[in-house]
This record gives sequence, structure tokens and C-alpha cells, in this order.
Amino acid sequence: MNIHEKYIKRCIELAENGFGTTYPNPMVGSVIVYENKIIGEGWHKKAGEPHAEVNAIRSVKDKSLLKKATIYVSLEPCSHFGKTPPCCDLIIEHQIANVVVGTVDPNEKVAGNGIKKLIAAGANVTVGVLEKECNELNKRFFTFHQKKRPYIILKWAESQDGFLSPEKEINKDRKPIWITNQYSRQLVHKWRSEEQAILVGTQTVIDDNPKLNTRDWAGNNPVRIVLDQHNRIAKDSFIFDNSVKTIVFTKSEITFSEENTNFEVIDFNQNIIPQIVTVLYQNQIQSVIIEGGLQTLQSFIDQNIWDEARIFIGEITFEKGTKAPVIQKKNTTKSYVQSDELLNIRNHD
Ligand code: AOF
Ligand code: ZN
Repeated sequence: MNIHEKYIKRCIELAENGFGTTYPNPMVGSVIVYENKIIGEGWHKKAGEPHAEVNAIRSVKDKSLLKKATIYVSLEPCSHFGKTPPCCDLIIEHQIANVVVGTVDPNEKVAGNGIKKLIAAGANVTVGVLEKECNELNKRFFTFHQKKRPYIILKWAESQDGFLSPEKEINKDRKPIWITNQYSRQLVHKWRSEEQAILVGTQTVIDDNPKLNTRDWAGNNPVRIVLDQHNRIAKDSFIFDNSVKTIVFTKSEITFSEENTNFEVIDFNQNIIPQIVTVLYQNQIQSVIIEGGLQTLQSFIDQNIWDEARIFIGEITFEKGTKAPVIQKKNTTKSYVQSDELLNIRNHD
């Protein structure tokens, strides 16, 4: 690891302090170095509040050192007036000699303009240090701006022999059978709290009546997205309990009582998967976790509209039943997290 990488790595560490609080902004960290010593640090804490570079510059005690210093930022300094003024202007105002940038900002309002502005002002600018790591840090923000859709995580649990659920005769009372344990359940609630939306298909709601909230983890509930093409879901299901904002895609006229104010009903199109991701994009939703069932998961896989799959593999065997979704795709990487119970697949398209 060279010197630049060392300090950008520190920027990433600082940026991570903002996990969960910066939305819709990205997590960004910045350090200021003079004669190989860090003289200032900062990170972006919350949208509307100062950006990382501003906090880093403010933290430097002797501002006269800035002219000879290097500012490191995990994301290109912004060039636009958003909720806060451009970071570029502040860097130029303090005449900071060197700027090292992790990765270019995918936001159309910036997208290279920050770098151009700094170069035009005479700064010595280096771009693309630990670029992959800096992109990974804000995978949701990057996907949202580059692909004009949310970052999509598919999640399911399958038996040792590859089934989502056992055959109906075996499971006569149709109660959900737990493939995973209480710890994985808590982990799933943590995952839910990290994404802005959660989506399930009709059959999953009919079979499991899920709450789709984060009751086992301290964190925000994601917006619930439900597919109910033919209005088959009972109105007394938990997902219609008005406790969390819920978006329903349906072809039928669904009416809710006046107290049910937390709903949005959207016309179900023929081309439902692209429609969902467009609607989520229009709602400024940067990420979604999809928790079943088979048809819903497989549709996203078949249309190659997904970014990550998290698959629990239980010890139980079912022998017969509903087969788990299948991912047959070249451009992916597979890794097992904590032994062989959790498989993570990343889609690199
Ligand atoms: C930076 N440093 O720490 C962050 C940046 O509305 P604003 O003013 O907060 O601007 C938000 C946009 O600024 C955001 O979409 C992203 O492009 C950039 N975020 N830029 O120089 C930071 N958080
Ligand atoms: Zn900025």
C-alpha cells in the first residue's frame, strides 16, 4: 500500500462513521496531510450538514499550513450548490496545493466538474486511488445514480438439498418451516434496517403473512413494497396494518379505509420488474432487499436486474418441495460468509 492509498483508506474508515445517517447523500471521508502527518480529519454526517472536506478543513488548527498540504477525499469534491456550498470553492479559497480523490462522483450535478474546477484553479489533482473500494463504500448511491434504479439485494434461505420449502403434503398446516435459526433472523432484521425498501411477491404474503419490519433490531423500518396483481391478499394481513409506508402494485381497484394513510397504490404493468425499479427510483429509494418468493426472486434473476444475493443454507433437508431460485450467470463472484451457512453472490454487470 502506497502513501496515497494509506490516507484514502483512512478516508474510507472515517466515511463509514456516517453509515445509515447520510442518505440521500453518500458516505464521504477526508484527511488533510502536511509533511506526512495528519493535521485534519472529517466526514459527512448527515444530509444538509457540512461535507467531509468542510469538516476536515475546520479541524485544522493552523490554517496557514493548508497551502502546502494535501487534502484526501474518498469522493470527488462537489462543484454545485446543493443543501451546502461547493467543497471545491472552499479548497480553492484555502489554496490547498494537492488534492487526492478516491473516485469520481456519479451524481450528474458533479460528475467530474469538481475535478475540472480544481485543476483550472491550479491545484495538483490525483484521481482514482483505491477507486474500487471507494465505489464499494457507496454501492447503493453509485447504482442509484449510474443505473437509475436502486441497489438490489436478493435474499432467501434454502435447505441443504436446495429447496425453499417442503412439499405441501409434508407441511400440511402450511406453517412456515424455519430453515435458519434465531441468529440469522436477527441478522435479516439488521439487513432490513440497512435498506430503504423491502419487497415480496403475493404468494409470500398469503403463505407467511410477514410483517417485514425490523422488530429484532434497533433501526429504521424499510418501505414495504408488495405485488398483488389480482387483489388476492387479505386486507387484514400485517402488511396492510398502516404501521409502515407500503407501496402496492395491483391491477385491481384497492381501497383502504381513511385511517390507512400510509399507502400508495400503483397500476401493475405487464413489464412489472422494470416498472418496480423505475417507481422506486422515482421515489428516491436507493436500495431494496427482496425476500421472496420463488417467482419474484427468479424474475429479477432472469431479467438480470439485481446486484447481490444473500443465501442462507440450512442443515435441514426436504427431499421434495419448491426448488430454490437458480443463478446461472458468468459475471459473478461467490463467497461464503462465516463458514458455509451464508453464501454471498455479487453480480458484476
Ligand atoms: C462532497 N463531500 O462529503 C459529500 C458529497 O445537498 P448537498 O449540498 O449536501 O450535496 C449533496 C451531493 O454532494 C451528493 O449527492 C453528492 O453528489 C455530493 N456529496 N460531496 O464533496 C461530501 N457527501
Ligand atoms: Zn461537497
